[in-house]
Amino acid sequence: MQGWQEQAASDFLQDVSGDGVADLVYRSDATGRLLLRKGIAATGGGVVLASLGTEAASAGGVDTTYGASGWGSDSIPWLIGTPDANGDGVPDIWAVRSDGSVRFHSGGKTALSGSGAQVIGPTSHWKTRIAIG
Ligand SMILES: [Ca+2]
Repeated sequence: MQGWQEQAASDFLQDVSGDGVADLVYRSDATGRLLLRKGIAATGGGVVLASLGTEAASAGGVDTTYGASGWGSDSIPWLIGTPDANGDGVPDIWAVRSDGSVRFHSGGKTALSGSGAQVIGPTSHWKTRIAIG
């Protein structure tokens, strides 16, 4: 993968795959994709931190596409992952788009599907919010 300087500061760590081990979802601004890096369980609980440090060291040894396109910071200036909000047991993603609208994306265990649901219509107000969740 490329250096972390191209990644947005909205990466998040939660158990996405459902195996009880923290995973890393991050954005590649260069490709407009979201990527999933799966963590390896540590002896005694938690995650082997090094397994999240590089693609090669991760569970499966490869980062997989979590969001295929349109996730660049030009169209989505602010992206945040939160614990499960819709009750399906999978952490979810909230996106503040460049037009100020806020969309909810129900997380998937391997990838996002669909284009999410608009929660708040376009308004400049949300462009300046500093926290969700
Ligand atoms: Ca969910």
